Amino acid sequence: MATAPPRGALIVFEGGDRCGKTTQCSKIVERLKSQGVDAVMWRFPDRSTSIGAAINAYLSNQSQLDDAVIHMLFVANRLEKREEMLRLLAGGTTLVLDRYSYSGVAYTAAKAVAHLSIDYCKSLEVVLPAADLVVHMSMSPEATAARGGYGEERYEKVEFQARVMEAFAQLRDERWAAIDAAGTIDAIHEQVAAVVEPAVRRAQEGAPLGRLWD
Ligand code: 2DT
Repeated sequence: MATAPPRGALIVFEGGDRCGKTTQCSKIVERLKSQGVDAVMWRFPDRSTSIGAAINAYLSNQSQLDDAVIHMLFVANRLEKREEMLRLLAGGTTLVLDRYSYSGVAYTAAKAVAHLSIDYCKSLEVVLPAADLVVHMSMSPEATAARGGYGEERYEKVEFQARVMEAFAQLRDERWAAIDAAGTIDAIHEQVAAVVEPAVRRAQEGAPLGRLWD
């Protein structure tokens, strides 16, 4: 009987808006590929689907939605990619995600709406795989606000971002690696590689894929 190929790793980048996640995701994917690792980058929200288009309209302030409804849309936007994620990981592709369920929980929890607690938000996504590694890029909301283009999207407000940081802190577990996002792109990239490469190896060596929040 043929043995299954080594699985890919699920690597997630999280952090506040404009902290440089997207740049670092691209760079680590290129580095992994240059080492012969099959790796792809995805972003959540995935704005290319019809659910993603509704999310995009909300984020760019072209529509208003109830907090529970937009939360569900973000969740659905991940669930619609669940099968493809599992298939790619099982086939040996490492997925590098620019945001995932951790953002989903943290941003909604930061709204402090009573019926959208952290526990309730978590419960909606237990069928999704957990990250092998969460790279949490941390930077003060004031520092990110000084970056170009800040304030164009709905959640880009210093006070709200500070609450998002607090919510992320409540989600942190042993799979998280905190990276100071205030350095140069290359210096941050080296710190990122130092945590991502071992996580990819652990997955290749058979570490099981977990389920969210287990
Ligand atoms: P970017 O595309 O610039 O990362 O901004 N968000 C994201 C949520 O509120 N819930 C989620 O589940 C996800 C994935 C974070 C996307 C914005 O949407 C927020 C910032």
